[in-house]
Amino acid sequence: MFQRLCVVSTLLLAAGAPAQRSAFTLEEVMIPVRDGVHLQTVILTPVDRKGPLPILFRRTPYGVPDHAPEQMPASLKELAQDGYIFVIQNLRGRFKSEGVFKLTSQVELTDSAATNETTDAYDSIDWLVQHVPDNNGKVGMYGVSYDGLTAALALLHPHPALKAISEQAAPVDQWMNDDDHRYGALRESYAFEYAVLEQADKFRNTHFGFETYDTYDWYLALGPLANINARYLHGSIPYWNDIVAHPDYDEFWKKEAWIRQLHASTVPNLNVAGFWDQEDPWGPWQIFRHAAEHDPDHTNFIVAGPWYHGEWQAPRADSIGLIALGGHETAREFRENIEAPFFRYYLHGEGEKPSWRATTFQSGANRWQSYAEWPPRAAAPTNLYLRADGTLTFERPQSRERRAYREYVSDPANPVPYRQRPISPTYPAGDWRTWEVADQRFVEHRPDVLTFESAPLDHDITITGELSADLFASTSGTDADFVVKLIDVYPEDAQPNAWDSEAGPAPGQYGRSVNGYELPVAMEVRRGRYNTSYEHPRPLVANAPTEWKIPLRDRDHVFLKGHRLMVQVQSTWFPLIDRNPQTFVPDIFRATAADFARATQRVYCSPALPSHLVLPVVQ
Ligand code: PG9
Repeated sequence: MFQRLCVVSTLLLAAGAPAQRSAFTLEEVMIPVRDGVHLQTVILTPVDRKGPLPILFRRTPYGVPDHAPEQMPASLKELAQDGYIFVIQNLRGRFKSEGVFKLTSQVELTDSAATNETTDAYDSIDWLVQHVPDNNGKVGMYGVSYDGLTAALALLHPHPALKAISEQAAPVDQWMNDDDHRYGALRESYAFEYAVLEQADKFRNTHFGFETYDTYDWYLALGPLANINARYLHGSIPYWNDIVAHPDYDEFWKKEAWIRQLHASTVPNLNVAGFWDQEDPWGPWQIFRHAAEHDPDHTNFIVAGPWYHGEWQAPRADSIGLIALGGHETAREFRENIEAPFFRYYLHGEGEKPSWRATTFQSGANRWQSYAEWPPRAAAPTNLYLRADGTLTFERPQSRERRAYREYVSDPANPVPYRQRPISPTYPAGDWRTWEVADQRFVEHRPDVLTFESAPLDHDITITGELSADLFASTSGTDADFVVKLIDVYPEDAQPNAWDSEAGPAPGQYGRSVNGYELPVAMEVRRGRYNTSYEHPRPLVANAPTEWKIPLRDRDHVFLKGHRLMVQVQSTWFPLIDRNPQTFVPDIFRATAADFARATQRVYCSPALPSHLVLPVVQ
């Protein structure tokens, strides 16, 4: 049995305007799944449908609409033109959906009695194709982030009616390189605030109540991570307890890493990634690569663009921060030219299958590029060396250079902020969404940030593919973090200064220019305790140079002639990443204030220890 509630929305657009009917009717149902749990589900059917339509299905922990949209959301406009029945479902344990919400993606497929997001999607699709009037028997799934994750999890055991999915910014392994950790370094502010958001109250998305305006101050005053439960949560948030109980890459996280079970393209999938995604930049590339292991029909695609988390659903996306994208409205262009045709082909049987494997919006050059393979063969790994005099060159350091390293003191009591203070809470999204494109001049002159800069480029340099950093570094402590940022430095005269004109600068215009802008192109952290093993952390040997391999993910960017390359290196990135005590402790979640110590960090630039980045330079 299921409950049905049908609402035909008739809505006024504005006072005095003629009454306007929504383009959809809304029906709410409770869909039963295999263990008897019912899932709250909303069905939006186009009022003007002329015949059977495919279903586009989205599964979310964030709540379903309670009325049909008054106006077509920008994110659906292009899809809706082709005609779909949109179905949105709350995950088990969220809002009116029964059961328990887990906030982990552990999928046990060998146990036929187990339920998880894969089986809930399967059972729901089974119900939908049988019960939704006038559906054409074809279902697509799509969604961003958590909603993308639930779409992607359907790949592990897809219902036969599931004909296409578009996972967008789906995480795949929360310990490795998604929302909550980066190679084991805890994303402190995000992991804590997100766990509270989703697990403090079943019926709401909860925002933690910070006592200070600047959360940098709050996290610093908090001290060791153990104080989160001791002072605030008192063990009430299950996912936070899981994070605390599993500091290393153990069986818990390996099971959570659902991607380890994916080795084939099971359903046509359009993966979508943002190059400046502040939450899940990595997962889509992993899904793309795992599905490519067996893809005989070529149904596995990836699109990546100049976007923060989910920005491809925005009306336009015509800039990254202050930097314009050459007149392109990248979000609209993606939806119109890629997303809608993808679903049109697989669900309506119209149009053509994409002829490419990867399509990107290449920043710098500001153009769409399509690739028959990723990374393209024309991209050759090229070393960019950090030099002891603070420069960056493509030539390896020579033996005659006298100083072999640069050093700084990293102090956990005064960590480098990851973005300009004051730092607002993560949600509701303030500056959080755009911090990855922030001008890095705000930290350039801190004594605990090393800056390396090239001469102005005499030709364009295009990097397409996976980047990494290979640092040779030491610490006077026994554990340490190193953060590496690759930055595109705009020329001082990239655009005319307003005060060069007779009229002078307009009020408030200062700081709105890209002149000298330091645009991060890639950034990542690595935690020394995990340099040799993710499962078994080990202390570093004080003052001994060690190799730090820091993956910097996939990119497609052109450093234009006249720009400079810059690399920054630092050891704190707060409160994005929790502070490393810099003294090895078996478990950082149990560290006490006394464990945190200053340390001298050295980055080596000698012929024998040549710290460098590896860039996929297109020849
Ligand atoms: N980044 C969010 C998230 C996804 C999956 C797990 C945890 C967090 C989100 O935006 O939904």
